[in-house]
Amino acid sequence: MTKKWWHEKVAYQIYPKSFMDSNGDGIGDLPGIISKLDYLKDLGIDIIWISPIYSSPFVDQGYDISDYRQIAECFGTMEDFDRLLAEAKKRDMYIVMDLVVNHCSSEHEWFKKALADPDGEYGKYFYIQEGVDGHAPTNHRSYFGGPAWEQIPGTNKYYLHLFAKEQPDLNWNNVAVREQVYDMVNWWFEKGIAGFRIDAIINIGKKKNFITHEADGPDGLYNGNDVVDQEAAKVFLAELKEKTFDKWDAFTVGEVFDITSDDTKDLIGENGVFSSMFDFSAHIMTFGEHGWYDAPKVENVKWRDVLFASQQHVEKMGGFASNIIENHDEPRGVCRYLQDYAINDYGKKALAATSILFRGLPFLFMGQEIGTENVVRHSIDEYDDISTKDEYRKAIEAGCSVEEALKACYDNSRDNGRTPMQWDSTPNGGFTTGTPWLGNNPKYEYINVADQEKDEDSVLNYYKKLIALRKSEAHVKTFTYGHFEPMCMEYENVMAYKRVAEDDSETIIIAANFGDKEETIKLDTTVSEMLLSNMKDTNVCGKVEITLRSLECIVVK
Ligand code: TEU
Ligand code: CA
Repeated sequence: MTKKWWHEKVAYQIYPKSFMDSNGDGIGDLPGIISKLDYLKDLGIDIIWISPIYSSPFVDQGYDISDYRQIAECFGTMEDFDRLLAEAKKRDMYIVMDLVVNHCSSEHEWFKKALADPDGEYGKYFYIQEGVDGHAPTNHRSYFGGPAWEQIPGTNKYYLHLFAKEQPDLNWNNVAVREQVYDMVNWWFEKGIAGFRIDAIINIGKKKNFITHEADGPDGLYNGNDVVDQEAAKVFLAELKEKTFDKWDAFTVGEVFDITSDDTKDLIGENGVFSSMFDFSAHIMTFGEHGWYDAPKVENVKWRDVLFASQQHVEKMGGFASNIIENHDEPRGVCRYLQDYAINDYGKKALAATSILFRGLPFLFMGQEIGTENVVRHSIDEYDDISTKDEYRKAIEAGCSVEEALKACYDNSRDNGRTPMQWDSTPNGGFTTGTPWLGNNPKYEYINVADQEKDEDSVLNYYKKLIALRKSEAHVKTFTYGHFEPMCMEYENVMAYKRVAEDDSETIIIAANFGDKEETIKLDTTVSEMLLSNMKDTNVCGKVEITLRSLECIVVK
């Protein structure tokens, strides 16, 4: 694997609306982010991915872009953005933007022109087809529920939207669309960004013909993913890379859901179309058969096994994954992956260590570093997220009670990651002096940055130690480029693995007991040094047999 400038770094995702509000309007903004750069630097962060901050009607919270070259007013101005770039640079930090180009907003001028003249130049920017017998061209379903086709008023024509109807899919077969995108991408690089996180990107490849299938649900519709063609997407992505990313030595991370196929080589191998892609393998296990209401609770052993499988697969493919435990589309990782008895500081730290020390680029999501938990809501009206509303409706239609449907949202809602950042225990968690755009998580009273900064044993300080350890001169090569090797697979509740230096100069073992009882594991050599533990009086030096208490996690040489 050719070494790259970003390999040894640690990344952090900011959901801008909820990070820090500087002017009391209840919405996080760019000056707010700037005011927290020192906090992030102190945590050990190098690369900051900011979810979309472009002009948008915010139907899907900025993932519906109406102008790719403007900053949304609620976040500030382009001058603020330039200042953010300069302030980040001063601190040796890098800004990564969100590239959302499978679709734009229905408020984008391209789409407005397309609506005005569907057969004209801009009509070809989108997927517009004639209806059939007064119906949509096919029965595909959008990812947010309902048909993936919307009729253009006053015509028999329909446009395709795999996400909300306010997010029309851009037609990448049209070279004019591609050129527009490349221009825009290069324009941001010229400003000084370091790269992009690339949204829902495989969707840009579409099959030649869209065909109606027998319904796969009571709504009479069929999974919209059926129109997607990954091979076609890869061709466009290779061109995108050549015309943009390559010129800037950019860091790019694709939002691609399947990391364990052979395609991973084409995506992130030596000549892959992206630098990296997220490992969503654990997240995928949590999907219900029909929706959130029948989503399974993840068992320790299955969770470990899928993560280990993707670790091994990505290494074999010569790639470098981006490892996450949560993002803005997911509930909080500590609630999703830890069993109920483990949702405490010990469990949170064990989860942190096993994730941060994996092979790949660690990506933290804002609030993860303090162990933020899911938020309790008492009515669906307290949620903002478009996908949550759809999943709630599905649950009720499937016969769930209101309580059951709300529980499904508590466990799965994207809003869990979108509540305001919990900075301190003052009203609204120090996020805003006004009224937050989305109801805060009342747990800020006891889970917040200020308290944890003061507490040597806090989750926050543990994250700092962990990141410092990963990046320490003595071990950074091992943690970054070292080989990954599973251990103790016969223990269902133990997650243990080795990181072996490329030149064999050291082997580091990370071992965590996620069970509720102690476990004794046996190593093949004695421990020479303890690097980190999440408990007091861990005593393992010189030992071959190690008893791990429930939720104990050790990092040893
Ligand atoms: O998400 C893409 C994605 O595939 C989503 O299906 C996501 O897993 C799902 O909405 C969960 O309910 C990206 C963005 O991360 C997401 O925030 C956007 O809503 C979506 O693209 C559309 O741009
Ligand atoms: Ca604001």
